[in-house]
Amino acid sequence: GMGSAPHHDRLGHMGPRGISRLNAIVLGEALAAEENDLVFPSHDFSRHAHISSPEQYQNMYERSIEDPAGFWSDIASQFYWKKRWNPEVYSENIDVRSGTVKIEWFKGGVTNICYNALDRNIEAGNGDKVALYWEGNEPGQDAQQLTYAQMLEKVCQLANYLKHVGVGKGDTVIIYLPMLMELPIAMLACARIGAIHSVVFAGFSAKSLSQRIVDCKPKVVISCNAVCRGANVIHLKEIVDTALVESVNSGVPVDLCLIFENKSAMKRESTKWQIGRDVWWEDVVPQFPTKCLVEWVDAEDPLFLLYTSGSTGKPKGVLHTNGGYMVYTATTFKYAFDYKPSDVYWCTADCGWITGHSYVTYGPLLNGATVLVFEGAPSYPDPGRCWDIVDKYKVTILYTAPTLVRALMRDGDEYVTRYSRKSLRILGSVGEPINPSAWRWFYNVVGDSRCPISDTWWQTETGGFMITPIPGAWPQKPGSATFPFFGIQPVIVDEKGNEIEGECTGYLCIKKSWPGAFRSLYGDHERYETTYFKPFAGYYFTGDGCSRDKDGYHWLTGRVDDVINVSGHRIGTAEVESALVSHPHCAEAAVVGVDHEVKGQGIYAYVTLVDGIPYSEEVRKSLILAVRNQIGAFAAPDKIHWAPTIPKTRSGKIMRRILRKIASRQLDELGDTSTLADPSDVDQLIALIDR
Ligand code: 6R9
Repeated sequence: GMGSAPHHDRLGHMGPRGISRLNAIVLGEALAAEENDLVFPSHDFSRHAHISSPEQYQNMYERSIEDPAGFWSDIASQFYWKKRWNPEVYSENIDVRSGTVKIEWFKGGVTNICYNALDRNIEAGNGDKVALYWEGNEPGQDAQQLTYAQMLEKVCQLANYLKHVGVGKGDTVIIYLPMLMELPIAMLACARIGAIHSVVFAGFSAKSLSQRIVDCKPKVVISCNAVCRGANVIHLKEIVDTALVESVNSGVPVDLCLIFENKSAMKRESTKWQIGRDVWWEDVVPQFPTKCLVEWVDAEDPLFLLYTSGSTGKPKGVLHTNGGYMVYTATTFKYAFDYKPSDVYWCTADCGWITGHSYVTYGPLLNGATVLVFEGAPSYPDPGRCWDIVDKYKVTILYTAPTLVRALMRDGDEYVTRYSRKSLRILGSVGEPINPSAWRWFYNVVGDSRCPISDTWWQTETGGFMITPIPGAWPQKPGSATFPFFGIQPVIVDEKGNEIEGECTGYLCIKKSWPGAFRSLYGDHERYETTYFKPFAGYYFTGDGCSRDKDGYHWLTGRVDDVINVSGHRIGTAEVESALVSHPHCAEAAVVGVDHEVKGQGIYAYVTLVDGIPYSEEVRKSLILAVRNQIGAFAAPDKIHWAPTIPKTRSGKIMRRILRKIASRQLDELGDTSTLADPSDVDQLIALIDR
């Protein structure tokens, strides 16, 4: 069996009232537990948790919905504000008629998120506590660590340098770094001086990097010469060089590149250098003072941009602001991971994604947590590396992605069980739905059936967790993200946008705003309004499908738009298509997602070649290379399916539904093909399946 048996004495936690759904679950006893596959936190875990019963959750949740201003003001008051926010606390104008959207939280409040993450924790007596542990790619490599006080000094030196070279409030800075300590340091240095950081995941290609540079016009690009990941050395500086040539050609020159010499990967002597533009971090930053006054900013001043994929080819610059994001990431971190000061926290995500922003850097550091940053690849040198790291640093909270869980599961239990893992007390999952069998393996094998799993559903746009277990509060169901976080009102709507109640499946939307919500798309507020608030008037549309079961648990079912999720990375089908058609031999391309055992989804591309070019292995390889060069290796198609013509409706729309069925080989479920311009196109495709 799995999990601990339900505790009858849990009833002792329950008051006479509370949410009926949740009560029904807890009161339902063993039989219902088996039926529903409920997994209860141990009594001991719940007793020590911040929130230890469904009723306690329910009381807080009700207050957060009935009195958002009061609820969030109380929490925000725990941070340092130079000036308190306006009395109305928040204002949300989601105007159905005009289609305009404006969201503000803590407007008028003046604060600084870097001050709250570092100075405030130091003043509270935690200056000597470890803020960051850093584990390099090689197991034997010298590990490093920084206390809160040391980290503040590093952040101040860089902040002073950035000010010295003319970066000020409201300027943008691109950070293109791997998982070195310098990455969170650079983010915080920008935040300290009111500059807007835009971190670009170091797996993105030169083309993608230059696209982002052209869009946000940074004063400085911060990068490093190279990094080792697993057995590979990646020459990031060369990618930056190429990107900067392209951005100059697009009329956006970058005058300054601050390059960190990552000595374990590459020496500076072998790094190509552009004198006048390139500066070694180590040559300049350490010369600056270790104290730097903060730039006080309004709660609604921008904190960062993070580009993400949507259903068109152009990435969207998701914009987050200071105050609400600070309050929201800190609070979600505390409750969803039941954070305690003694925890050692490890999130395997890269700071190039939102998870690394909210739950490597800001959320944990705002709580004064000790955070582990790992440079390498989780299966290098062997699939036991994660557990080696867990034991070495006595990690208590491990937050990772289903794709890694599935990969490690396939490698076998022995890699896990040879390590103790007894420090672990909470496991977390993010990025895509976690299938019940991976959930069980994570729970039973990795967590020895002791550690609750927080399966956190959220998005780049939401800033922080939206639907997530509160681990001590209620029983879990493997594969369900459970219930909404405080202040979040998820609704499931049908095609027409009508809310559906009870047990149902539909489109997931969110009613009202919350402090961590994104405020705009950089430079394109109208696209923000049309993409997210028009599809279902009055709601924020998530792009995800969702079911609610009879007990009110939420089950995310994946994207319903043209976004695919490969190993937790969000990729727009349109982006891959435009990369493919940029290849001179490609006439047309249509990309769909297909189930993949480890990656969740794989990328399946149908390609029509220009007349006269025969399909060959060589062409296939160069098409894949085109995608790697245009986007990055993580977006490379798993399969190229040669398509003499791509099936379309008479009005010229690609029939993706049919393409998905063929991709997943559900050939007897193609459905109605009579609306196609030429139904025989489908037969032709099927005939070419094994070509
Ligand atoms: C945080 C992050 C967002 C999309 C989202 C959804 C999927 C993320 C999930 C999940 C099911 C979870 N997603 N977490 N689906 N269960 N726990 O991943 O942000 O990169 O913007 O992706 O990821 O489809 O819409 P982002």
